[in-house]
Amino acid sequence: MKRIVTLQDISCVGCCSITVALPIISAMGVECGILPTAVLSNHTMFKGFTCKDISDQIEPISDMWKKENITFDGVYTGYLASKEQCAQVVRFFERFSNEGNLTLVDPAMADNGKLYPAFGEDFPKAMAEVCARADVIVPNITEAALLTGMPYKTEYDHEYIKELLERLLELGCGTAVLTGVSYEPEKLGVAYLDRAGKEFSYFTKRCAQSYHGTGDIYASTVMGGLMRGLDLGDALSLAADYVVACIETTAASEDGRWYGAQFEPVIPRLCTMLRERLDSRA
Ligand code: PXL
Repeated sequence: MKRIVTLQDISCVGCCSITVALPIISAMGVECGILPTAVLSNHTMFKGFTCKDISDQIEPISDMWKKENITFDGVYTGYLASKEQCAQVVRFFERFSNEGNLTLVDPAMADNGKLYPAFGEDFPKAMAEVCARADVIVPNITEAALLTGMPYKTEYDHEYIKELLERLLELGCGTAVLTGVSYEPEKLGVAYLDRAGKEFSYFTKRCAQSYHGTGDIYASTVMGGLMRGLDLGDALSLAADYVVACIETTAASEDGRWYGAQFEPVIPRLCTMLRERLDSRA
């Protein structure tokens, strides 16, 4: 069984970051170690939140893992609490990533044209340094624009997406994946470009609703899929299909959980979809 570690916050309530990564990656048959970077009462899209930065634990925990000869098949980062923490994550990559493992960075910092409330304008530059060291990055279009300095557009063509992907590769990552790409009103999807020039895209139907935390569900599923041996295209399409199923389930539910998608009831379906992709590959 593969073992990964994910570095992101614990939002105690909110269905995002570690509370999403741990159940999804575990359900996909991959051991999920965690390195919590901050503890929040809830995510930052609530009216208020508490946040205790625990950056001071990253170094001692890493030191102990080195002493215990603990290694990881994958390192996956999500929401990071500060610029300083981005620098610490770069250092973590230097110590724990190597030729034989995979680093996935979700630069979770912005959506719908805006940085999340906890970040200053200088945060994207620090996140770009984290992206530079990743094998795969999975920004949305807002994050990609902030990382590259390109304008954020809501109406665009293939050329804009290609240029964003090329500029993301210039940061230094191995493969750039863009999420939330749409060329027709009814469809939404992802596109990637790698250093060998390989291009890929996958579209699902566009759901009328959107929920917080679906980016975290997406990235966690991609990481799980890659660790189970799916190729990147299959991992991306699996994650897209799962997110659509989570959104549909949430929309159909009457319990009024507004702050995050209901990914839990759809976990059995995720396992079935993973199995189907693994079998069709064999
Ligand atoms: O879903 C990304 C995320 C993760 N963690 C925290 C957040 C957010 C998005 O707002 O606030 C604390």
